[in-house]
Amino acid sequence: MFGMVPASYPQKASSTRPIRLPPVKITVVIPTFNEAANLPKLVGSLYALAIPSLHILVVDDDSPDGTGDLADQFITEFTGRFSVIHRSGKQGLGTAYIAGFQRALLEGAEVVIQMDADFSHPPEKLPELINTLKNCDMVLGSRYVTGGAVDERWPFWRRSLSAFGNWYARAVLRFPVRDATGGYRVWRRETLLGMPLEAVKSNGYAFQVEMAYIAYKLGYTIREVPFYFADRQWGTSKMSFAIQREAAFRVWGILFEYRHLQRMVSELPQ
Ligand SMILES: Nc1nc2c(ncn2[C@@H]2O[C@H](COP(=O)(O)OP(=O)(O)O)[C@@H](O)[C@H]2O)c(=O)[nH]1
Ligand SMILES: [Mg+2]
Repeated sequence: MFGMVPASYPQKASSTRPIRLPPVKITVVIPTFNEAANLPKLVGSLYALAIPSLHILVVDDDSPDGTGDLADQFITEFTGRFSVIHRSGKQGLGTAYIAGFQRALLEGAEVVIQMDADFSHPPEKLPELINTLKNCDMVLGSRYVTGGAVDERWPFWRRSLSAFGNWYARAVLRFPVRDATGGYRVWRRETLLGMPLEAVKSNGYAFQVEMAYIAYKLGYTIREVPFYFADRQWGTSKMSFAIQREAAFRVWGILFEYRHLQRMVSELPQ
């Protein structure tokens, strides 16, 4: 540890200079299921941002299109800056993120980012999102604040459903987050450590709502940064009717399960 040098240790003149601490470790967690057409491009775009200490952690659910094997190749190409969690089959977005967060925290990440693999979350927005985290506990990329938008090619029903879903979550949970279902987010390590991650049960859009609600209810400060959500160009969406139905019902479950959130958190292992 810094500052633990024994008194008898020979001191060089240079050691009187202030120590430059390395930049904090930033881990981008990317869940993938059949994203072979997107992952290599996304990895290239993320490293091209030249953010110091940027680490990528892919959570792949044994994608039939070989995304997991592709990801493995990056481990040697970007030694020490790329890792992969392989899971045994499609288990859903929520559990993929929880597994990714836990690994990122274990490996010392100070900033943890969640991002889809399909370029709906523009990599070039990442520096602004990370910068915003300096003044709050969690940053949300937001389609529903001034300056944000969803792809105009989205059919009317999909836009309406997304807007309605956000309104509904806000109304039921009585919290002010504008884009509660969005999945482009930046977390401080301490924020995630202060949350009962083991208790999070939702798996699709409801997972995003559940995480944002817990953070809000615990009093963490949240800032929303507008971005343009472009629809995916390659591959297909994995979000199904079942996931939308889960979201509609889970909102009530979330309201009920976290009614004693403070007590739940005080019982978390230290
Ligand atoms: N590991 C894992 N990733 C998933 C699963 N379902 C979706 N994803 C990933 O989660 C991200 C968002 O999914 P997507 O299909 O683009 O959802 P949409 O943008 O709402 O249509 C993408 O990177 C997907 O590959 C899953 O069951 N397991
Ligand atoms: Mg998508």
